[in-house]
Amino acid sequence: MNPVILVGAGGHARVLLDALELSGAKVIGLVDADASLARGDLMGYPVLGDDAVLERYAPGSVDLVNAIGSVDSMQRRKSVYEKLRRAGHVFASVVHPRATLSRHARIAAGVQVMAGAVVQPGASLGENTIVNTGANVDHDCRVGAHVHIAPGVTLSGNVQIGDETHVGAGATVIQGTRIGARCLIAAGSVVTGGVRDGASVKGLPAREFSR
Ligand code: JB3
Repeated sequence: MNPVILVGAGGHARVLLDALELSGAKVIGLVDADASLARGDLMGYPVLGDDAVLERYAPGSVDLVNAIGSVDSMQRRKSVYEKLRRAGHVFASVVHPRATLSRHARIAAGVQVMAGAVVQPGASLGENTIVNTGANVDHDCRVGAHVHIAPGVTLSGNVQIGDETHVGAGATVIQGTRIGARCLIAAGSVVTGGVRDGASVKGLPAREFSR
């Protein structure tokens, strides 16, 4: 891994910094859109300024880490990722040393697997996807790009999750279920049937609701 710059200096950046430190990565600092954070620090790492600072670093000379999380929409995390990819930058994957990631699982660029998470054999994770603290992605699950599997989620075997979907904290998805793209699965839901693209569901069993 090249020296690293984190994009975003908020809550998600904190857990990423912890994982990067434990992995022995060299962290240069962070960039954040909020100018009031510039020239300050986060956990002792300098906030260098906003995204314009990245123009000083030749693509490939540093690795970026997308530290913009989500609580429902994945739009901001996705658009920042794609903007900087188009500029030629490379996003590193971050796997916390105390995550369990099967060598028979496939992860794409920019994937983040946090402390206590488990990713089982045959599972695949698309680019820029987060498997957050203590979440479980069981065997043969297919998770798309720009997805957030929030803390404590359980995906049973053979679950499919479409791009840009947010699966809320503590939700459970039973085996073989297909969840579409750009969906919101509310925290604590139990999903026992398919969810169509763009839908929001909540409850036990999960039912559609309008946002
Ligand atoms: O629930 C958990 C465990 N974590 C949540 C995470 C997944 O999502 C966390 O509690 C928060 O709800 C959220 O974390 P995040 O995205 O770090 O939220 P926040 O603390 O609001 O920090 C976002 C930071 O990104 C802010 O400082 C913004 O100024 C910054 N930001 C927004 N857009 C940006 C941009 N920074 C850069 N460099 N570029 C942008 O375009």
